Amino acid sequence: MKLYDYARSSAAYRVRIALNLKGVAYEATSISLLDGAQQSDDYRALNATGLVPSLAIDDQGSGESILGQSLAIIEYLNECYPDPPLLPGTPLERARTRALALQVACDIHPINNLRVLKYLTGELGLSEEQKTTWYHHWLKQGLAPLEQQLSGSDTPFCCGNTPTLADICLIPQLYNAHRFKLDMSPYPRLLAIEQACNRLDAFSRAHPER
Ligand SMILES: N[C@@H](CCC(=O)N[C@@H](CS)C(=O)NCC(=O)O)C(=O)O
Repeated sequence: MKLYDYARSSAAYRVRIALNLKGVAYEATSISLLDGAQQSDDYRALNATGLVPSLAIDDQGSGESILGQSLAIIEYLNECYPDPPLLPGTPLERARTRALALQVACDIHPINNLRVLKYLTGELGLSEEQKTTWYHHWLKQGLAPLEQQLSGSDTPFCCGNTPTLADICLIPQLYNAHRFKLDMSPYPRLLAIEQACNRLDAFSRAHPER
């Protein structure tokens, strides 16, 4: 498998964690977001959205297919490589896990994405300070409910004793929060989950600084 990746891309970071948890070997090609490589004709020919990640797979020997969207990729991996499962056993638990993952992937991540930040400071003329205010505002809006919801349990991970899709989405978002120097003191439960995840080799090997 070939992952079109970028170290600091949180969506690609999710896929790296999932591949590591599944023990699936992959080759990574870096698409430099800072250099705008995601907009190149070559990359857009693979993934018309101009976003990373993309995963090139050979599904059952049927030739190369390109998958986009980190959550779709992770669900594909989870179906092809059932062990260890990234979703819990019952429909209700699976829905709860997906809801937490989607809170990160749909409600926080897209409005703080690179192209949005570039639009704010470019076309809309906001300063770096205003950009950071925007970033922190939407992070806080998203992290506060997660902290509240997850404080109802004291399991090591978001949804039990093993990592799931929810942790896979949460950890890269917390990495971004640290990088943008958000005050993390209101989120002790999220920090405890982050610690538990980062103790695992699958998470630490996927870390952007690795
Ligand atoms: N919903 C997509 C989001 C992908 C995405 O937004 N990727 C970011 C990096 S985390 C990107 O490629 N940004 C490039 C840009 O904003 O120009 C997914 O989950 O894969």
